[in-house]
Amino acid sequence: YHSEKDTQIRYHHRYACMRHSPLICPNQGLVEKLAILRRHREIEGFDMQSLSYERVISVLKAFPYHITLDNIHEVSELPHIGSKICSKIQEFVQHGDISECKSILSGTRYHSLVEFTTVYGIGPATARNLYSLGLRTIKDLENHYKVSPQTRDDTAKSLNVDFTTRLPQLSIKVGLALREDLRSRIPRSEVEEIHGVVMNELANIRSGCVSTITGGYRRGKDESNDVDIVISHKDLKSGGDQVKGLCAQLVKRLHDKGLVIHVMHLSGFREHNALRTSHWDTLEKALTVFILPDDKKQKHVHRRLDLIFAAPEVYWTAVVGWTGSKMFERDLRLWAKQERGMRFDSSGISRRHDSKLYFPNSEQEVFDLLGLEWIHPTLRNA
Ligand code: DGT
Ligand code: MG
Repeated sequence: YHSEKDTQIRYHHRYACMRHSPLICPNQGLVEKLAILRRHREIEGFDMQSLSYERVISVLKAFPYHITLDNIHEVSELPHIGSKICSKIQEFVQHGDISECKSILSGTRYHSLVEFTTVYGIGPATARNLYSLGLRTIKDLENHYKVSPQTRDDTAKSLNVDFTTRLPQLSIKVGLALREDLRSRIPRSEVEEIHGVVMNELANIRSGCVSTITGGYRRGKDESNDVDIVISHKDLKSGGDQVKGLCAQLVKRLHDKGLVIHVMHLSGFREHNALRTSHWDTLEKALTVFILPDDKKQKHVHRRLDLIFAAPEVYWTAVVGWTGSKMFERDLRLWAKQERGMRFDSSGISRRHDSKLYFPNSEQEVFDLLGLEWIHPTLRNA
């Protein structure tokens, strides 16, 4: 449905939601080097610089030609590409590497900080704190948090589900115990199997639910970091507690069956309340740790599973909002706001000046409402 010509016309747009961004691009090597520079800014806490790099990378992902000295002038004219970044691109084109990347990778700090953030619950700031305490390796962290190989399984399984009080974040200790599992990638077949099991359990609570597997899976990734599923039912009312109720019931059932062992978050979305307070409870999400039951063939691995429940009128905005990529979503909001006078997020679309709400009946309608040309999910890897 998208011609090559289409892709070539669109790559220079300012907004990621107008560009075609494939999973693998003609300048993949360059993009991977720049990703190291971006990650370095992020992990050192330079958020604005990290975002600038993210924009640069996103623009390059949509550039449909291999960059050489002959066409680099065209790259320099693309949006979000400044002169400093352009000289780094030129360096890569000439030498196949970027000197700043080499120097970042030659030290221990970057590697330790990146390693620390592979633990669920450790973000850049915590990672830097731990590093300043003199810790360098995961072994150091395990000693620091007193997780030994012997206690690891018990720690991982120490249930972290409390349906009566506020749910705690997954502790770093549990994050460490689950690290190997949660950092291993999920193949498409397992994403589908998890989806099947979840929907089967849901059908026992309420028949006729609809669902879409979103996230990286929907964008065509062979392996995902987590499983994102958007769920709805045609009879769900957005007013009362129905959406919330169904979500809680499912999580409880999955937990009772030993399929969900941790719940990190379980609460209503308050994102889309453009003056209308009645609207916030139309989306409900549960961020969980899930494991398929062991069978004779294989031992399964703990996986991050996000369940998003939407009232039917916001189902398609939730699907678009949870398909990603993050950059695509960011620019979708920006585009809606700056160019259309609209507000977009996963829990709804509204007009800014009078808060009029829109209820699209398909994904295509979401794009139409925002005045955007349709982009297939596999080209949303901005
Ligand atoms: P991965 O890492 O393989 O899971 O790749 P993705 O692209 O599936 O990344 P993920 O799962 O973190 O997020 C999927 C999309 O869902 C992402 O583009 C933005 C959206 N998303 C994630 N978390 C939230 C959230 O808390 N609120 C909203 N509104 N959207 C979210
Ligand atoms: Mg995901």
